[in-house]
Amino acid sequence: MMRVFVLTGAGVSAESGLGTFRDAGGIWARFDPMKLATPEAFAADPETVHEFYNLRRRNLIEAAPNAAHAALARLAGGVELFLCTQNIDDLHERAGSPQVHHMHGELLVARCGWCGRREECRGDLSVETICEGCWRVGGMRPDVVWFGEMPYGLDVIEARLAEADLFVAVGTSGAVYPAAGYVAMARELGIRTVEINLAPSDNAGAFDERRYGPATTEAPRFVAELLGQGG
Ligand code: BV8
Repeated sequence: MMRVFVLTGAGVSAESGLGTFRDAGGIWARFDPMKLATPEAFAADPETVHEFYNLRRRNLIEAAPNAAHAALARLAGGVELFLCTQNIDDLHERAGSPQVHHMHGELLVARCGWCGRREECRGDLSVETICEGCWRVGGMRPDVVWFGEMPYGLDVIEARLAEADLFVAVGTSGAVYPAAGYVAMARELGIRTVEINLAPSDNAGAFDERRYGPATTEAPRFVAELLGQGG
């Protein structure tokens, strides 16, 4: 069975109404990532960081998966798929993807900075939130990987990449590392690489094949071809 490694980014959730980061009007156009998505920012101003993630969590709960998420869920049924996402939303899972590796964490999970306990989180967090593990207050944070923090499961990611026959990036600008470095790693390993995006990413030149258009159009078309169901 073909072994496929798919890396997704904010572009795969854009048509579900979840803002991307770097596009015009994107999240980082309205909020400064260095003031909101770093451990230093959380230490300096936890209220504002909580407000930012509480807003994104409420938006996520209102959102629904789209045809791109659905196509990638179908793909899992026809190939040996490793789905690695930079997204902190749960739209891949809600579309039926059996395995999703969240390398930058999950918005619907909270983690205690004191004891490390993780728990599902669908409501707002604040500096008054008490950890139900260590019963201390003010340590609960969204279980997301901030800039300067180590992404999750890098060893698993690199092991699955090393055994892949095909590397596909969907809806990512290739601006954030280590994720942005995986296409180069795949090329070095002689793995075929495909980019599916609205526009050329920062490392478009590193891809063997490039397909540009909305993820809800291009991902289903690509998956149908891969599953031999014609374009
Ligand atoms: C780390 C969670 C130490 C929080 C995020 C090497 C060189 C330079 C810098 C670095 C480097 N190595 C590390 C760094 C520093 C830093 C980094 O990369 N900085 C950048 C800004 C230069 N990286 C880190 O800090 C990482 N940690 O390095 O730890 C380490 C690690 C390994 C080994 C040793 C030490 C941690 C980075 C994770 C930060 N957390 N998210 C949150 O979400 O709030 S990153 C966040 O931004 C996302 O998770 C995602 O990763 C990134 C956004 O990128 P995309 O998802 O691609 O989104 P973007 O908006 O940029 O692009 C969307 C694309 O979709 C566009 O191309 C657009 O055309 C397309 N599109 C839009 N609409 C559609 C579409 N495509 C199809 N259809 C559509 N409809």
